Amino acid sequence: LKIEQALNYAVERNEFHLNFQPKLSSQNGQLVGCEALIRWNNNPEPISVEGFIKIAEESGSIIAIGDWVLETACRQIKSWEPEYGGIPIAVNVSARQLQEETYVDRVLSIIKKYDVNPKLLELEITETVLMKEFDESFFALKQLRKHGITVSIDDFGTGYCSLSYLSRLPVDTLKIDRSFISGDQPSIAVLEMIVAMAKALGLKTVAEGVETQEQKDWLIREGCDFLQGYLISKPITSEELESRFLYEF
Ligand code: G
Ligand code: G
Ligand code: MN
Ligand code: NA
Repeated sequence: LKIEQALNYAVERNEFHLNFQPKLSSQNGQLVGCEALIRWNNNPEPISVEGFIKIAEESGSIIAIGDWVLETACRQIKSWEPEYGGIPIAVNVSARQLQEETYVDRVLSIIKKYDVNPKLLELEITETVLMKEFDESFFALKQLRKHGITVSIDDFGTGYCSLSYLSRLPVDTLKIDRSFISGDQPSIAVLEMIVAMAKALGLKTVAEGVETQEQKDWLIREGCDFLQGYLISKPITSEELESRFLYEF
């Protein structure tokens, strides 16, 4: 079976699950939310997540997969709520999903179906997608934010978002690409600039790919708001997240 075909059936065959990577406040180390990352259980050939997402984008099955991710994230938010309170979940959104005319309505109807507080759902869109589809994205993101959904720019700093675009984009958070966190001297200057710019624009900042205590220390000093990366935890199952990061009321 070709991967492309296998992906077409994978949702209905229940072959995916979500892992969650925690995101902590740099101020007090508390959990502020997590990012949902898809995993394929029965993939016919070993293929990376990046690899099968790309194939799903090309073949169009990313639409069904994206809806599944959103529904599963919403169900997870709901199932955590009684015991642990509102835990925000961020999901990654592909260009193909955003291009669908029905995208905004679909997100809103899923939120309604699971009775989820929109403030607990965050959508991550890469800088490259945002800039390529500026007008379409702009309109969709504006509507989603009007309904209380949080929007982040993923892999920020790797695209070519101009300052004038950035100040107009309807977003809440910049997720600083991990290449700026793991790099050495030159990226420190860039990181300082990104954090200062985000502050001036009223945006929150998340550092991605935090792997060492040293990186964590200077990110706190630089005033980055949230930290995510292997130092805190790799993406883990919901059960593992519960036992390591969630506390009952
Ligand atoms: O978890 P990690 O290696 O394994 O993810 C690899 C890439 O796949 C990342 O760029 C990540 O954003 C993307 N990715 C992971 N889960 C999803 C998803 O549910 N939807 C989309 N569109 N991309 C995802
Ligand atoms: O593109 P996006 O930021 O959505 O991709 C998330 C990807 O980054 C996932 O594959 C996740 O496993 C990976 N990731 C998360 N934290 C770290 C880290 O500290 N170091 C590295 N190298 N990758 C990370
Ligand atoms: Mn992401
Ligand atoms: Na990213």
